[in-house]
Amino acid sequence: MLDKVVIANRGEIALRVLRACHTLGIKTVAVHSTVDRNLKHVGMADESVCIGPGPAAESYLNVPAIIAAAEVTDAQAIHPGYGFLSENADFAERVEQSGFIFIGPTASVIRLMGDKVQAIKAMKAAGVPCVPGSGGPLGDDPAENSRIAREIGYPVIIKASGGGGGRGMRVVHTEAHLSNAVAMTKSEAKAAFGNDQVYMEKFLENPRHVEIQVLADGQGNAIHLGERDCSMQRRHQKVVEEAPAPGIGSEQREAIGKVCVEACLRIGYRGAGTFEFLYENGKFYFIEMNTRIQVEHPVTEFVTGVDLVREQLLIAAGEKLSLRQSDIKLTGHAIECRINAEDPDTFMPSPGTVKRYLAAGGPGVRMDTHIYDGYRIPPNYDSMIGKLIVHGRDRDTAIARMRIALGELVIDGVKTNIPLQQRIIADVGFHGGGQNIHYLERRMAEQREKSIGLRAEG
Ligand code: MV4
Repeated sequence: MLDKVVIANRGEIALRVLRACHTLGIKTVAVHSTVDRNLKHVGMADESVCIGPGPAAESYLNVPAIIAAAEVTDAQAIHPGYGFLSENADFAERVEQSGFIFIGPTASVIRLMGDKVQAIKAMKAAGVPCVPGSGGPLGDDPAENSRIAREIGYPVIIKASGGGGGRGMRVVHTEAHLSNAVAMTKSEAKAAFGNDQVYMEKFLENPRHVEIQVLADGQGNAIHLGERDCSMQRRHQKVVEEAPAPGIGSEQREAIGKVCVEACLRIGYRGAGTFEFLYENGKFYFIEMNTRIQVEHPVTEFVTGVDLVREQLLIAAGEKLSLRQSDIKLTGHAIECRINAEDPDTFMPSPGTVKRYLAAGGPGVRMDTHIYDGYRIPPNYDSMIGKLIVHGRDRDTAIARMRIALGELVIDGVKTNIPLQQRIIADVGFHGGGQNIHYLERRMAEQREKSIGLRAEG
């Protein structure tokens, strides 16, 4: 087993990783910026190392400082959490070259999935259903691109190969706009990702975002842990996630899960991973693979009973998966509400001191957060300060528990999105389940018009 792990992250996920390490008897090293000395997990870690000033570029993205922290503390492995360096293939490579274990897939698999054109090619070859598309990078010949678009059928979407998560995309509705859209997406991609490669897909107008969680040991064993529905989002930021996805039957789950497992084995995947799909008219279309532990992993933990971060650590230690597919049984329904320190109306970040924190509790209620009374939220990082996750025997029970839990939760001193989450959980459309990726923004626009009194009658 691993003896000591460096946690190369902050906030709730750093605390989550620390707890998993301590459960396995693994010692922890917290690395933190100067503004993060007050983080909850820093005080709980066996050791801590300050790796730089507040700006992430000089601390949580400071590769030499993080590797030096592993060296001076004599750790064996580095857990990157999510965000920051978690999907940086060069980081994974330098970690391994320095003699440490990167807790995640190999650098070459991270690199493959970071290049969306290559990722889609690999997935298609492995039998994963993909969105109808160019099947490769677009060239500079407008006539050839027009031909591809006509064959796919408008509307189409141009995406940057180096993008992902909603960055570097453009929807094209007619041939007249195609060549300009390709040129614009290319030049933006070049500036943003240093890679001007773009590709084309059929634009799906009203899909849901449904993703499959996998675990693989890199030794020929892989399993899936069902799906999550992450369609409730605003500007590519997920707001509410749930498992299982409403309306997906066990047959379809097993079928798409099996395809993902086969793909993992084919590409030599190791660790926890997520296959992102668009789901429309009852069919799955692969768009991207995430090679990290994700923010929303707790909903999968609730319905499967599997500690995903513990599994990541065991896999990194070289153990074979002890779980088989037949061990994975889904029980009940789980919902996660992301809690952000932000203005519930303007969505502006709201850093400051938490004057009072009262946790929600009760059966099937979990709060993953690093905040505490008096904690000062720095302005330097993401505004997510915690996640409230509930589990119940069915979706209605989970919704009821979430409603009560959101009502119990008190975070004074900073503005939070708790009021927004309460409106979502009370929303009749949400109660119906299975809304698409546009639902939340459309619903919020409706509300806004109503409150300003601009809504025309009749
Ligand atoms: C799409 C799409 C429709 N058709 N691709 C946005 C994030 C990135 N991961 C992929 N995204 C999309 N790709 C095709 N072919 C619509 C989106 C999309 C979206 C996807 C998932 C969750 C929220 C979204 C919000 C807007 C657009």
